[in-house]
Amino acid sequence: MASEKSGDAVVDMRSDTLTQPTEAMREAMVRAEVGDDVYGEDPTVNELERLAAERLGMEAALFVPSGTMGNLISVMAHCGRGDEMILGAEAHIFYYEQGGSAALGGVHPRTLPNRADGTLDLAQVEAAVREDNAHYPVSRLLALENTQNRCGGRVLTPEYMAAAADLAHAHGLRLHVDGARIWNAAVALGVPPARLLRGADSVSACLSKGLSAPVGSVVAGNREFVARARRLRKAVGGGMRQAGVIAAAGIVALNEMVDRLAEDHANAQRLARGLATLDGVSVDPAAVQTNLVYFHLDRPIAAALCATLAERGVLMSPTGADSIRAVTHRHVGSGDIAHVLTMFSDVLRAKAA
Ligand code: TLP
Repeated sequence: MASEKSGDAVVDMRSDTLTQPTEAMREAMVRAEVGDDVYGEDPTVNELERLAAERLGMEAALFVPSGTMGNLISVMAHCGRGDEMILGAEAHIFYYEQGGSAALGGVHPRTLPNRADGTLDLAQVEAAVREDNAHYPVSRLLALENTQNRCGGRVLTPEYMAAAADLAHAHGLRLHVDGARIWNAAVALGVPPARLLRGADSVSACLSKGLSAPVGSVVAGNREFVARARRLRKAVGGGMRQAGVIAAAGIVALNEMVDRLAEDHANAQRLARGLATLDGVSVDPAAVQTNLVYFHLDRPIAAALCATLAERGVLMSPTGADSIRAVTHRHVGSGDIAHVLTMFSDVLRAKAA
């Protein structure tokens, strides 16, 4: 349930990862039937994996502790050491995962600039694919992110995703999708997530962001990919035992929490429109398609501004000297947006004085 907060409660917009499990999740967790999942004997994990595969339009799925692990083992399942992965310079895999795919998988990253809409220019992707030459690594994987976090939660359309998959396959590459927020993309576009993944070879999709599960992501692909990912999950220490306790919340997340993401998108839109009216703030509400609002200030005061806002119970993340990210989620109601805008404009005015 969306929670509308009173004026003095903390409004935490640092991330949708902060969402708390719902009552229905807690009840499902208490009741969950469990077994040892490393033996493949946890019925609740098995049910989550079946359901996730169905929703994502893939043959099989695997429950993993985090989106970071989902991406890591997906990349390692597709690539050997020294192989090359083409991905955006703004990709979470490149930017925020400690270079784990290079450190642990030996996978060489070839970054291309993301365009403002989150996409990669497919002509540049094609040009980046290596020819067979003893000097070069082997191009093995294209990785896309949908929604694209650092580009402002932008959605990549089914047409773009299909064209990227066709291009990758035409050159013998696989396509992995970091779909941490694929549910947001699907809701924003009004299409099932499977439609966005047609042609993709794998996806990592989070249950613990806007969908509010306490822990976990799923990776999905064909049976052979998932079998490799299952082995790699064990190698990186992600083999869990009676994991049905947390998978139960994931089932509720998939069944009950996807459609309501539209509320988060509407609130992000309200926030962006309000911010756009303030002097010294620049944001394009038309570019805010999901629940992530990135905006710029005309001066390098992002950290100081966020610190003062935090003292007043409004939490946002500075993303650079003059840029800030605010994320809407289930604990940010439409009433909170009005409150946040008032606080923000007060603090901004005080800083300008
Ligand atoms: N993103 C987090 C931070 O790591 C930046 C956030 O607050 O947005 N892919 C994408 C696109 C993500 O945004 C994230 C988390 C992940 C993967 C990793 O998921 P977790 O946190 O479950 O490892």
